[in-house]
Formats: sequence, structure tokens, C-alpha cells
Amino acid sequence: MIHEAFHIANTGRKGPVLIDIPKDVSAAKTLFEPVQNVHLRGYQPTVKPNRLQLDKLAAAIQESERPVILAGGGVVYAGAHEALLEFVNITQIPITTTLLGLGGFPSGHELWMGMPGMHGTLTANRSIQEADLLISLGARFDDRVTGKLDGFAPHAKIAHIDIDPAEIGKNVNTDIPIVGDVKHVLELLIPLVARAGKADAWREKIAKSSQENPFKYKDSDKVLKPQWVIELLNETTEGQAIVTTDVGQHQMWAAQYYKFNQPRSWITSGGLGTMGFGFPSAIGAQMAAPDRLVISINGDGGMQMCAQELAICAINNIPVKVVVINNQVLGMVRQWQELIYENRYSFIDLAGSPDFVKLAEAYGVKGLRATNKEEARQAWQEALDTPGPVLVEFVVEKGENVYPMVPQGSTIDQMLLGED
Ligand SMILES: Cc1ncc(C[n+]2csc(CCOP(=O)(O)OP(=O)(O)O)c2C)c(N)n1
Repeated sequence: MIHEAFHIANTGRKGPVLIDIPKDVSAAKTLFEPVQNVHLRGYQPTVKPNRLQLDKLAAAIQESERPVILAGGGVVYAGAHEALLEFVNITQIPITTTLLGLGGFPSGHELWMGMPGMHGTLTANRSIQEADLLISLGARFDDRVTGKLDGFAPHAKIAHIDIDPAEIGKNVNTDIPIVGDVKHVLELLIPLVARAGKADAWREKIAKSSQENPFKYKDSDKVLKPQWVIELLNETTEGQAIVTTDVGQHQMWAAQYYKFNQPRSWITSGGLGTMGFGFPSAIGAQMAAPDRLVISINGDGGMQMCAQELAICAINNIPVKVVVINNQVLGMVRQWQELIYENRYSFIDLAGSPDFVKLAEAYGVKGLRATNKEEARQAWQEALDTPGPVLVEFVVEKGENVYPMVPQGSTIDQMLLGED
């Protein structure tokens, strides 16, 4: 069963498998016998795509005037980032990567439009709404990406490439379904396509829009802005760290302002969005990649859901740099109460939080606090220069909102852009 569990975890749609081991079995002795091939009846994931469907997609790509690629976490899990880069370079199709797809494509690339959806870029969302062909690669059309479903990508022929057949057609009607491993699919597709040169007007329009509509916020010299803090983390680490986040506003700012250029650099709770996920996931990432810098970005609410793991960092000298973006509230809930529930604030106040510096010190972990830019630069540099775990609390503006924002129930081009 252990062999089967590893097989399931590492093939098809990869992910954790739970094995319930009874006490007598866990206490028994056995010899390890390697198993080369595991065959499970009823579990035969399709990795090789259907050739006819590939031809259909290649033809659709050649015909299209306004194509867009939507790449998701599947690209990262399948190790398809190099094939994706080659595919984009050949076809010159503008690309957007979902929250879980960040790092699957280099953020510095001229055809990258940023993230789509609820807190995505104006350019990514508008391009999806105007596209005549949307090629989804290892993405699942999550509601945070699609917004109102029956106004999503209204002009597009939809190609959906996914290893899990249950995903195809689940949320969005698909014109060209392709079941297979996204790396295989791209490698087979690359020789079938060549379209650079076509859709020049489309690319120009998108490049202009990207240039005119970057993420923006009102900076301040009096109070720290959370977006500025993420920019500081990005600049000082040159986008090379493994970043994990918890759930909330800080998660979205991290996704918007940290510039990922390599896969397996970003761990965040999509879908379930479970607060308390961020810090333990950073510890796991650090143990798996001991030579890389791992930054755990948390809100002051979620940090308190697994803060006891500071003990694990201290005992095992796990050098995670723990960032607390302290806005003194359950920020994402405050934002919804402000913008959608007309300022009727309810149970968002975190004024009773502990002193995070003292909390870290109580566990034997170095704690630092910053309330302005100079302190922030200094504290963060000290954290980077300190071997071992460090917690840095950045005390930031309480009322800051994440923009752009697509309110629930709107189509993704109906975005609140925030104050100028
Ligand atoms: C376990 C859990 N409880 C509640 C929620 C709902 N929720 C989503 S974001 C959020 C606020 C998070 O606040 P904080 O950790 O301070 O981060 P911020 O939004 O301020 O960055 C809440 C309560 C959740 N996602 N998970």
C-alpha cells in the first residue's frame, strides 16, 4: 500500500495521499522490497494526449487573431516550464499565469501579463475577455480566476489541457479538450505550431496596456505600505527566494509584487485558502531546499494560527525568515466589509495580538520590528544577515486595500481600481 500511495502521489494529478497505519502494523518489522511497476486497477492517468485534438488546437492557434494562454499550477507540477517558455517564444502568444502558476513562466518576459482574476492585472483580465482563443494549460478555471462564469471569455474558443479528465468541462464549456500531461502536450504541440508574426496588432495592444496599467499603490513616507514591504523583499532577494504565504491581503500583495522567475519558488494556499498554512509550509520548503532562502509571509491573524511552529525552527535551527505584515486587522475580511458591506465592520480587530517580537524571543527566535522605511530596510537586512530563523514584524497601514479587485458576481473586466 505504501508503494501504491507513492505511485498515486507522484503520477497523474500529483498530490498528498493519506495512509491510515494501524498501531500493530507500525510496530511490526518488515524488509523493504523495491517495486518497479505499480499497477492499480481503475487508476491509469492519461499522460499522452489525443493526436487529433492536438491537430485541432494547432489549427486553432494558426487561425486565431487574439489568442491568450492561461497557465496554472499544473505547469509547475509537471515540470513543463521550459516547454512552456519555448511554446510561447515560438507562437508569441500573450500569457497570464494563475495564482498557483506563478513561477511557471518568467515574470520578466515581454509576453507575460501577470496574474488574472479577482486581484489580477487589468491587462490579463481584459485580454481574456477579448480573446478569440483561450488555451488553458494545467489550470482549473477557479472562481477567483473566472469571476461571473456566464460572462467569462465570451468570444473565445476554449482549449483545456489537463491531466485530470474530471476538470475538463467542469466549470467552463470546452471546445478543444485535451487530457494529458501538460509537458507531453507542449512537447508534441511545439513542432505543429509556428505563428510568430500573426496577431501583431493584438500583441502591441497588450504590451501597451501592460505598460499603462501596472499594479499601483499610494506610497507614504509616514507609514509603511504593505506593497512597499513586498517590493523590498523582492529587490533584496532579486526574486530568487522561495516565498510562502498565508491567506489574506498579504497573500495577494505577495503574488502581485514579488516577481517570480523560476518554478517551485512559490507556495500558497489556493482553493481552500486555509489560514495557518503559510508558516508550516515554509518550514517544509526549507527542509526540502536547505540551500535556498525561504521567506514565510504572514498576516498578523494567520501568524497566530501556527505560531507555535517557531519552536520547531528554534529546536532544529531551520533558517526561515518569518515576515509578519501587521495591519492590526483581519485585513481581507476588513476589505470586504468596507467595500461590499458598506463599512459595517465586525470582528476584524486584532488589537489583542501578542507582541510578535516578544513572541519570537519567547521561543528563542530573533525578533525584529519595523514601523518605517528606514527601520524596515535595516531590520530586513539584519534578518538576511543572521543565520538561523528570524521573525520580522512590519507594522503597516491598517486601511490599505488590495487593488484591482473584481467583486464577487462580476465579470473579470469589471474591476475596482482603487483610488489614484
Ligand atoms: C482557517 C481560516 N479561517 C478563516 C478564513 C477566512 N479568512 C480569509 S482571509 C482572512 C483574514 C486574514 O487576516 P490576516 O491573517 O491578518 O491577513 P491579512 O488579510 O490582514 O493580510 C480570513 C479570516 C480562512 N481563510 N481560513
